[in-house]
This record gives sequence, structure tokens and C-alpha cells, in this order.
Amino acid sequence: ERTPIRRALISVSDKTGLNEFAAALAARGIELISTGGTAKALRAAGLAVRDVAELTGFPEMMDGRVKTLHPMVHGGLLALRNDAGHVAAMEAHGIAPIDLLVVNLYPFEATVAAGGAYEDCVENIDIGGPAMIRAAAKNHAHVAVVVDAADYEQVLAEIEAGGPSLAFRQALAQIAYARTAAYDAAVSNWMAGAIGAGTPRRRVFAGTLRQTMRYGENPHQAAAFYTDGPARPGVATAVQHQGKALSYNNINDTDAAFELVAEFAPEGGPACAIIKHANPCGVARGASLAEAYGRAFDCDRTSAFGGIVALNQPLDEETAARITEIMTEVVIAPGASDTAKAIFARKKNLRLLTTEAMPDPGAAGLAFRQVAGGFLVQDRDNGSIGAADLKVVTKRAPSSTEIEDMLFARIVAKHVKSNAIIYAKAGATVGVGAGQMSRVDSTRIAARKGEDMAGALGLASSPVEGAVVASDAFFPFADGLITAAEAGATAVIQPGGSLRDEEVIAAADERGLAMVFTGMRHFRH
Ligand code: 93A
Repeated sequence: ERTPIRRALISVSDKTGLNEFAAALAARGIELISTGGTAKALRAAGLAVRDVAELTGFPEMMDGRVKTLHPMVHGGLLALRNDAGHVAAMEAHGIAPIDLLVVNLYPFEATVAAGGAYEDCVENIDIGGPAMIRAAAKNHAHVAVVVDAADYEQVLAEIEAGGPSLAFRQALAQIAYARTAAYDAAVSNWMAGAIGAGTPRRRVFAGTLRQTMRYGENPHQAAAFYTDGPARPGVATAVQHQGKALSYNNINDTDAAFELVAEFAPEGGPACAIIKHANPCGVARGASLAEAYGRAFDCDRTSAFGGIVALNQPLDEETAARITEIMTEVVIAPGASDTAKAIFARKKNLRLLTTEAMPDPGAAGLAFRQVAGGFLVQDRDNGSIGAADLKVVTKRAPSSTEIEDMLFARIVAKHVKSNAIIYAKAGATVGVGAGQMSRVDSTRIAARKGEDMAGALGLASSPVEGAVVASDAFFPFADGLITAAEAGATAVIQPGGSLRDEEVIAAADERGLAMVFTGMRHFRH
């Protein structure tokens, strides 16, 4: 069931690998037909090509909007070669079969990603390309369709073996439909954001395979990484400089780390987040990047072992040297100096990822969670607040230092699994309580982390004394706040909104605490 290839239609926007591939086809006696730009490129490479216009009897018209949309093309792609009626139709209309279709589409996604104007994006919606791809893929019983330059080599190998096998043509067809589906999803989702508000949106969800992993969260689970829509700076766009391939958990944790540290604008000074199991075990600002790392590390030295480190500024030599003092899985930063890279090069298993830009914490986007039989979709949590949004609810107003630390702690709380309680002092976390079923438990655990920190660093007292405390959601009862006060916290930042707010405020006042309400909850599950 191998089908010999006699004629190929090639129409590609991305001409990567085109000349070599087409030359190899021509060398095997395959006739080449192409659209304008592709034909021009092939002729420039010294290959003989027939213009589609010659085949259809129509020039390419309307700025190229109509070039291949013609029965001479679609008949050649769709005809069943073993059906007498189809063969008779081909003969009656002089339609010659097309055995191989090579198409990649107008760069719609890249135009959107580059911030193209509305009209540019519209003009880059490919119509004829997807029509041909879908036709050829439907007729995979007779036709091979290639939409990705990465598959050229294997196509040549199959031709060499006597023509693409049915199994290979089926695989190519499956890839082809994945491509057109993702393409149309990109168009629809771009429109959902580009058109005026007030109209109902009907989202579609499709992704493009970026990487398969050896396994998922556990070794018995298969896994892959898909990208969707125009790429935002982050783990999906990062360049890996060294170390083995990222695992499922690495990608998940690296994302959590980078999204958190991106909340601290580089202009505001260096910041570092260290992540374990998707929760931060230390987050800190510092006068230098190395200091920020050191302070984040000090918060929980035990948990930081084997962690994922994210930085908001390019990795420098001093920070690289400090990071390599312990086992670290991944470091992600918006760049790295050559000297820093040289230091990392000595640690073969340490992965270094760099991006050109930091993620924009305020960017709109969608977040997904799977449930049995479907998935939940919500806006990503891009909520932010400033000092002006804080409502003081206690007799004592917080000091300016406390306000600064409360805003810092709130940002960290936004990135900690609920129930989240964070103690922070002088721009660094000193106790993180994550993922507990009761808020008071998180408050206790975070306080105990502070005691552990005092032990590890040989401090005279717990760093939670004199710290501020942030809670991702309101305190339902006064007990959590009282626990925090007893641990030494002096100021509290929380959304407010509990039925028992008055009780919680009274408990704070009794203990001389300052407390502010933000009005914005940051559940994260
Ligand atoms: O504007 S189109 O939707 N109309 C068409 O009939 C058509 N046929 C092929 N775009 C069309 N194409 C696309 O042209 C292909 O998908 C490919 O991306 C591009 C190749 O054009 P050229 O060979 O002129 O560079």
C-alpha cells in the first residue's frame, strides 16, 4: 500500500529547508507545481517548476487571496484513484492527480505575536492553504500531506522506499488536521480578544505540541507539553542552555517560580523565588541578585535543596556561584552573563533557562483546571493592588515599612496554594504556610517555619517576631490572627469580607496589631 509520488504541489510561507527538499523530489523525477513566491524561490535555486496559474488557467488574484482555490487543484487532491466515476471526472476535465501536498500556512500566529495591526492579522488568515491541507488529508488513501518542515526528511525516506506507506500517510493526515485545528483556534481566540467587548465569546481550545516528556507527574504517566496561542514570555519560550530535558514537574515548578518572581519589576531591584512542589519556600528582594537569592534561600534552607530558582534579572557570576553551592534543579532568568554560564557549565545536571523578557503579571490570559469529563476555564489571576487600595481597619495604622512588607507578602500569598499564610520582614519571606485545609493550620506551620529558620541561621529569636503576615483569603475566625500575633506578627494584610470581620479586627486591636483589607482574594488551588 505504498503510493508512488509523481506530482507534488508545494506552497509554503516558511521556506526553511524548501530548496533541499524540492531538489530531492525533483531528483527523483517528481513534477513540482507551486504558487508565486514558492515557485520563484525554487526557480532561483535552479529547479523546474510549473505555476499553479498555468494549471488553473487563472492568474493569482486579489492580492493572492485566490490562488489555489480551483477544481484543477482540489480535484487533483481529492479524486479517488480507484473509483471509476472519479477517474472519469478527472479525464473529462483534464485534472491530473496530485500525490504529495507540501503546505505551511500564512504566519498568522507570528503576526499576532508581533503585535500586528488588525488588518494585517486578517490578511494573514490563510484560506487556500488549509483548504488544500484538509483535502489532501481527507484523501490520505492516495495523497501524502506535509505541513511541517521537520517531516521533510522522513517523507524523502518513504519515497525512497517506494512511496509513502498508508500508515505514514495516516500519521501525516492526523498531524495536518491538528495543524488546521490549532490554526483556526488561534484565529478565533485572537478575534475574541480583538473585537469589541459586550458580545458573547465562544472560545476554542487547541494547542501545539512543544515537547514530550519521559513521563508525567509520576513515572507511570505519559506526558507532553503543549503551547497555545501567541507565546507569552515564560517557560514555553525559554531557551535551555544546559542540563537534561525538563520533566513535567520541572516545567510546572519553573512556571510557578517565574510567574511569581515576575511580579517584582526588574526596575524595582533584584528579586528571587525558590520553588518546591509549586509552592515558594523562599522569596526575597535584595540589594544585589546574589543577596536576593541568599535571603530567599535562608527562609527555608532544607526545602530549597533540589529546588527551582527564578530571578527577575539576568543571572550574574556571584549569584551563579552561590546557587551552585547546593543542589538545584532549574534556574530561570531573563538572561545570563557568560561568566555565570561558565560557572553553571561545571554542574552538568543543573538546567539553565533564559528568556528575553519577563512575563507580564498583568497580562490577560486563561487558566485551566481539569475535572472528570471536562475542564474549568477562568481568567488568569492578574489582579494587583497598590498602597492606595489598602483600607486600614484597626486603631493602629501600619508604618511605611509594614506597608511595604505587607504588599510584598500579599504578592507571595497570591502564588502560594490555599490556604496561604506568609510572614515577611524587610522584603523577604520568613515563614510560608501552604496548602492546608484550615487557615489556622497554615498560620501555625508558617510560624514553625520561622522557628526552623531561626534554628538554621542561629538567630536569637524567631524572625516572625516583628514580621507582617499576609493571608490569601479572609480569616473566618479570630484564631488564625491570634496565632499569628502570638508568633510575633505586628501587621496583617488580608482581603476582609468575613462574617466575623468585627471579631478579627477586635482581636487585632486588643493585641496592638495594624491590619489592612485589600478587598481582593487570591485563592490558588
Ligand atoms: O490567500 S490564500 O488563502 N489563497 C489561496 O488560494 C492560497 N493558496 C495557497 N493563501 C493561499 N496559499 C498560501 O500561500 C499557502 O498556504 C502558503 O502559506 C502561501 C504560499 O505563497 P507563496 O508561494 O506565494 O509564497
